[in-house]
Amino acid sequence: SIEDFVGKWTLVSTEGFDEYMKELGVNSALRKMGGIAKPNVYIIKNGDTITIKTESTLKSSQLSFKLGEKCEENTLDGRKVQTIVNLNGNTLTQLQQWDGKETTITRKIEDGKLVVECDMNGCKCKRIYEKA
Ligand code: DKA
Repeated sequence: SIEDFVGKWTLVSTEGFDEYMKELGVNSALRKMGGIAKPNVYIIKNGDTITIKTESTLKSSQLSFKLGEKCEENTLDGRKVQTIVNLNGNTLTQLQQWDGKETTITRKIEDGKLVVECDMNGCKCKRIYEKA
């Protein structure tokens, strides 16, 4: 359930993130920062509102939403997107759409770890977080 995601998570491994950021159109200075950052992710549930807060020393972002309801999101790299998050089985699927483009970010709990997979045009990255 969504309760499994709640907590403070810290990045422990990352794979393919630079390529994914490139596919998103993130410039090289920001990609460099993004590649170094070891963010903490806070997932908070308040009634039926879920908040995902991503904090790094350089940049932070926060998204609050209700499952299945479209909302506006300002991403860490400065995109203004329409976001909808659904829970399918044990997978939290976030769809971001902007300028006729889209990317998905899925999150699931595996062996007590938060596994984040991003996909943009088939360019995929995998980031693993541990409970902090
Ligand atoms: C994650 O939560 C992945 C989030 C993807 C952010 C894409 C833009 C980053 C630009 C610095 O680990």
